[in-house]
Amino acid sequence: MPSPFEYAPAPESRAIVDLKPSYGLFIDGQFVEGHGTPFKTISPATEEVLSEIAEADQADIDAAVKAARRAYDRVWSRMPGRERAKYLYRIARIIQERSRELAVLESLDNGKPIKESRDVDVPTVAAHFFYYAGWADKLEYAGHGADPQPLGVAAQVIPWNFPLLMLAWKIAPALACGNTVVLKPAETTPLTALLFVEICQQADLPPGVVNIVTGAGATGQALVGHPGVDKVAFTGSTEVGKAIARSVAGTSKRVTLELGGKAANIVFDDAPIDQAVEGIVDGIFFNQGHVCCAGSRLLVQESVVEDVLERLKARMSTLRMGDPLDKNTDIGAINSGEQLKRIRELSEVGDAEGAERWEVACDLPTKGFWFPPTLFTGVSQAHRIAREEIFGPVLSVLTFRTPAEALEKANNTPYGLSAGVWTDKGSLILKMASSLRAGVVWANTFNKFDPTSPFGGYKESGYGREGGRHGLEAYLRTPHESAR
Ligand code: TAP
Repeated sequence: MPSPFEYAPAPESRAIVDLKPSYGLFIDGQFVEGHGTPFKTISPATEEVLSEIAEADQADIDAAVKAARRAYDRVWSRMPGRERAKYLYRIARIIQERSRELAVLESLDNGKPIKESRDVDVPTVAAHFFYYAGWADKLEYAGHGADPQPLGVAAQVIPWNFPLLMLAWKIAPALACGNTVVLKPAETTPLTALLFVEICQQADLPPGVVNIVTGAGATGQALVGHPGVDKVAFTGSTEVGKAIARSVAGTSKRVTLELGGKAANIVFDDAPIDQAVEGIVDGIFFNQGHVCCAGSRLLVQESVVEDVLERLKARMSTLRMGDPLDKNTDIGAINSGEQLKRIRELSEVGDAEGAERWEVACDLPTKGFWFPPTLFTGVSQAHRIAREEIFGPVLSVLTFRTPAEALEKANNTPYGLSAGVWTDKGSLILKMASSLRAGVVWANTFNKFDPTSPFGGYKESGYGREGGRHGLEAYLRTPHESAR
């Protein structure tokens, strides 16, 4: 039934964003020209060209790593933690002051709804800087040795799904521990990283402490392979993560990898179904499903599957898809034509394997990259859509009869990043949480992020933790290493 109420358009103004026609690389505290071939970044919602971006080649990477090394040796590693903390607090406060500008730019470049960039991404980014600012002068109490020392220069490579948030997850702990960084944002979403450097300048961060090099995969490869780098921190696909692990094997570089996922979101028959439906929707349609920890495999107890599916379809039909800058939009654009192609291909595999597709009936915009919220029923463990990460708004629904079967199915995956459990029974939550092979298990909620909480994977979802006290370990020498 059509809704009796229609929403009027409520677009957020983009006037607050001062988009430059082109951007250079940020090395040693200033913008410089890159020596590679510049590329364009577009709005995935409209395909409008937003700006031209420099590409860093090997010589540019070398200059960035050398600048980071100088800043590390001369300034940052020598600075007392309480002084480093002041810079991080300053950055956090400026992020809050410029939050609207950051949110609009993120939605423009990434395609995510403004209500997510405004209410989730940017506040969590500021929270990360505040949180790690608090640790900078207390590192000896973090449980990583009595006199923890930084590693040196960190090479950081991030994906396009949470461009600014992934930057914060990487830069805040690295700087708090006394490291300097060279970070490469994803090719399709470089703009908020380039705005972040203005914030570093505004905070008077010493030159060379943060360097941003833009480009595609080859630039990332040159960065992680640079011999002057002490630490590699990567978030992205399992395939590229494996290649990076191979390339640094046999060197003294420390590595953390945050890779893909195929999380099980498990609904038991005693769960509050309406709440669970909200959690299922949030689990897979938040950020168009471009979420490494997305609840992309729904496991429902057989006795309630019809009820859950009926209410889920009704809820999905209310989701509003369209202009990412409209404050009423729930589902924005797919980040790139390439990602849209991958989502379409894997969905077609689902059809071919005999699963039944249901999608929200809606008119898709004619420009840009769009995919409607979709679910597949009749999915078995053997189906590719149950095993492979689609990284889009596509949910695979499976059923189970007993907790043991749910556990077996949930753990039957090469990944192990996250999971969700919906039930009224505390004992069942504890039993499931302790038996699920996943770095994060949410109980009666999903996709909740907090800087104080460690996040990371088991198995092919990677190794190392980001966030919380545990996240400091990735940027500190262990007592064993310091003794050498
Ligand atoms: P990738 O293709 O792996 O790209 C990630 C980053 O690595 C991008 O900046 C990319 O550059 C760069 N890159 C590509 N090839 C490289 C190479 N050979 N050496 C070094 N860097 C290289 O992943 P994606 O498509 O951007 O992101 C989606 C994936 O990230 C999903 O699998 C998702 O699960 C995962 N992800 C995981 C997490 C966590 S915390 N576990 C969080 C978010 C996303 P260009 O993009 O510029 O080419």
